[in-house]
Amino acid sequence: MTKIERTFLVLKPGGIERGLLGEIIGRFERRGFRFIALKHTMVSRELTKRHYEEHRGKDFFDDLVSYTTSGPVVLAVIKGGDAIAVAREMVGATDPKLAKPGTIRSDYGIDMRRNLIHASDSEESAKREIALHFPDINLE
Ligand code: FUP
Repeated sequence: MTKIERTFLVLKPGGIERGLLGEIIGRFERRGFRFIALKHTMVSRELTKRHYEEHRGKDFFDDLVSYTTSGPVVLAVIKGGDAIAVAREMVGATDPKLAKPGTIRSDYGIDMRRNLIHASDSEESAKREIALHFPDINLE
């Protein structure tokens, strides 16, 4: 059974600098998802560290935080059928060299450190991340 869900996306600085915002947003719209929140903003190092809490202490953590805060990002909440799993599938594997053709990470990237997009990996992460970045959205 399809479940109508919300998930959280971050379109990262590298993709925005390269002018890929429309391409990436368009893929989600054409797939049938609705953007119910959208914010073009800089995210502080502190908030980025909380967002990537699970990676604190790993060797790539500082680079990940520096990259994510190196320029504006677009934060989004999308809504639609099985949004969490479908968005992850559209985004593709973490390492773009291993991501399947047709996924965003494969089609537009090669460097894992300059990843283009984040999508929540579970219902729990989606709830936590939406609350972190869009505290005014009512999740009930
Ligand atoms: P994903 O859920 O696919 O975004 O992957 P992770 O949460 O594991 O990783 C978050 C980001 O950290 C990735 F987009 C890229 C970066 N990363 C690295 O730079 N090196 C690694 O070994 C793993 C992740």
